[in-house]
Amino acid sequence: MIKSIIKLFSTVLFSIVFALNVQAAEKWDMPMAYSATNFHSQNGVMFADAVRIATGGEIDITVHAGGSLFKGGEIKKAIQTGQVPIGERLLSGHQNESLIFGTDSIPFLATSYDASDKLWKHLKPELTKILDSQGLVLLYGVPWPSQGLYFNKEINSVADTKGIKFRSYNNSTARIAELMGMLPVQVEAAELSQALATGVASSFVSSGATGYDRKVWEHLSHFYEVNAWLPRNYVMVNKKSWKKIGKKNQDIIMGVAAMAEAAGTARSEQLSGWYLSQLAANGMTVTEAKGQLRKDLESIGKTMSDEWMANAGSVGKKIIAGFKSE
Ligand code: PCA
Repeated sequence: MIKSIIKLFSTVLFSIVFALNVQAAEKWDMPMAYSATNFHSQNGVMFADAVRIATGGEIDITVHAGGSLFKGGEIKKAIQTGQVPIGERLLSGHQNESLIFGTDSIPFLATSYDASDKLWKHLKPELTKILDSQGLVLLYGVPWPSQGLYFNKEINSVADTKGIKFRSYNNSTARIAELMGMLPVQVEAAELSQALATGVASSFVSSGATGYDRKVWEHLSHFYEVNAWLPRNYVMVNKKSWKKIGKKNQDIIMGVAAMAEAAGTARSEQLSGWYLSQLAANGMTVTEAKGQLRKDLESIGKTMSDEWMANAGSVGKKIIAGFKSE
């Protein structure tokens, strides 16, 4: 009797241990700030799927898009403090920690996908060091399509923009607003439609992608292509979570991250013209910023890049010198 109880007990214990072993997969929640249909979010899901396949199910990442788990502005902190192991954020959202995070938002520096790739090549190693010192591991970064200005009326120069309420998404875009005599208010893309509907803002700067995702033709009428910079989203991992998964899985994830960077960048470029055609198809006037407006924007861009260079220190200078030397 005792023997059979012991046997039964050890069988149960064995199956529990076995079940635990089978469930030994690391489950990682991955917050992302932009809508589930956005190409960054779709690329994040493909990255997660590829990691699951390539690690034989050992690393199981679940993407939470649209700021549903953490809002955009909270994602980096949540990863740093270990509330989540991985996540994606707009790189230039952290310019107040270091101007290096804003390298990709210097107006008129890197204005094409080729130039953006070149700038990233010089920025990535420096950013990797900064993030490492913050307890984070950089995986990959993907640019948004080029940025333009959205308004609810025709604009021909900066004289026409005075006093307009302007939705910004980082310090650089708030500075553009100030220099254009507008009133900046920082709003996450997830809350953009509401901000436009309630009059919190009646203009903003962004890509065609965000205008399309948020159906801004319901509120605004004009899009001016400025093509002055391509801001990047980046994916990072908490260093403690990273150490836990071992060298083999780290190498696999880095390989998949390189693929996600290439695939996401290609997708961004393929979609960039399509987004603008969708704004036009939905009734918006889509044109290049030209004439006095272009001149005014270039002069604001010069002020901003001078300000950045004066304050970004030796690391900033090194990145820009490397970029310009190619
Ligand atoms: N969309 C994001 C950042 C840059 C972009 O194109 C946004 O507007 O929040």
